[in-house]
Amino acid sequence: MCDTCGCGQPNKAVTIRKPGEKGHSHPHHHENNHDHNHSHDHSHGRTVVVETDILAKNNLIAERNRSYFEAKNIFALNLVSSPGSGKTTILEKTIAKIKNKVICAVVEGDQQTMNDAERIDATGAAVVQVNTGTGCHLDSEMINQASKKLDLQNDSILFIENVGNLVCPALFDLGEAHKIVIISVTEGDDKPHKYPTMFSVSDLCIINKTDLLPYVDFDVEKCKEYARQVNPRIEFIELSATKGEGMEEWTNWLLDKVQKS
Ligand SMILES: Nc1nc2c(ncn2[C@@H]2O[C@H](COP(=O)(O)OP(=O)(O)O)[C@@H](O)[C@H]2O)c(=O)[nH]1
Ligand SMILES: [Mg+2]
Repeated sequence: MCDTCGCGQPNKAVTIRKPGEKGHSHPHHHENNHDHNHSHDHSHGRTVVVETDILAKNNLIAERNRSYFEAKNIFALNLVSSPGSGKTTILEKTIAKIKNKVICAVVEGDQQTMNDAERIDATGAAVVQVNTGTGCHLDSEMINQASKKLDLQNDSILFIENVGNLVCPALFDLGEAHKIVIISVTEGDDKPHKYPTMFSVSDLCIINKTDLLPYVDFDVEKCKEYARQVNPRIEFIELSATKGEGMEEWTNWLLDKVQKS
């Protein structure tokens, strides 16, 4: 976890709202806020203890979320990637394709703006936007609150679009069934080597923007090989969200998993 982005800070100003709803920030409390009272000892040992507290609390609430999702047969997916890889576009196209087969709801995560929630709202799916302020990832408490606001249906899919960041979201379990990492071909095929943690915690890797392959130096097989080196079990789907190639394979993957759950 990083010290500079707000990950480890208590009282982050987080806003959770539906499209059209007025925003008001509220403090997002983490327990064990030793940082407020201590004499600013930034020794390595202390940092480790605070991080452990934050992750332990996150894991506890993530397990509660997971039990809730399982009880209602909600298939929860955590979409993680760099900013701009195409997460929201994939969700827009996916919801349009499957909404007559399964109920979909979405939690959108970004530091600021309602832009993505408004894009999802236009598909007809229920959506809430979480604005994390300085925070660079969603945590399980935010998903807990967002889920209550969404009034999730039984036998549905919950897509969680995490804040664009290939580092910190890897550490935070949200209670999802799977993390899905999206990499677009403009990012470079070496990303699984540079950000191995994200690829090691993900079950599926979507390689998006394949329509741009003729114009960029991106070796799909090399990217897969690098990802398999950190996670031999990772699956792959190659996709062009804008052109539609690979969409069927992706929606079949989804619907197959939903039927089995
Ligand atoms: N060429 C191409 N562009 C895409 C594709 N998917 C998304 N984009 C574009 O990539 C940009 C970022 O997409 P967005 O869905 O907002 O990414 P997010 O930040 O991961 O949610 C937008 O301009 C999209 O139109 C794709 O498959 N091919
Ligand atoms: Mg987005």
